[in-house]
Amino acid sequence: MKLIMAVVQDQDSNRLMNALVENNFRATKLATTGGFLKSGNTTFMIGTEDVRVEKALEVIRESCKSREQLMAPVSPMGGNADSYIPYPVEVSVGGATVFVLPIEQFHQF
Ligand code: 2BA
Ligand code: 2BA
Repeated sequence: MKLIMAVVQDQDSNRLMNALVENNFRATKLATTGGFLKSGNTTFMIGTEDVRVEKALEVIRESCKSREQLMAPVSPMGGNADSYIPYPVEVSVGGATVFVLPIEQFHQF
């Protein structure tokens, strides 16, 4: 069994959850925060059999789009001068960042 952890944009999370359920995957959705943009994103935990990993990746690929997002200017107040950015910067955020991990044990009590 594998655990797929997929970090996706909030805008894609409903579409992805529906597509996973339609394709008979079980998933848990977590509200997370990206370290760089410091704004919300969504992380899916999907536990599935090894043979279904490719299908899960296909569902994720088809449900999530990459987009440009504006990074808000960072205020100098309270921060250090190194991270001070005085103007908005456009950042390309990927459709999904996906990790596939081995599951040592799976229990449901
Ligand atoms: P939910 O996805 O909201 O599922 C709640 C309950 O609905 C499940 O309980 C199961 O009894 C039933 N269920 C879910 N998907 C189903 C399906 N495709 N067909 C028939 N019945 C289905 P649990 O199995 O005890 O799971 C409780 C919660 O644990 C799930 O909430 C989900 O958040 C998480 N979970 C379970 N298996 C998971 C997995 N393989 N990967 C990630 N999260 C899992
Ligand atoms: P954030 O950390 O908010 O990053 C959003 C986007 O900003 C990234 O998109 C990337 O294009 C850019 N970015 C991030 N760090 C950067 C840096 N040090 N310099 C320049 N640009 C940078 P994605 O790479 O598609 O990542 C989207 C989200 O996926 C990330 O949100 C983070 O929450 C997660 N993520 C990406 N790589 C990860 C990793 N290796 N480990 C854990 N989470 C990761």
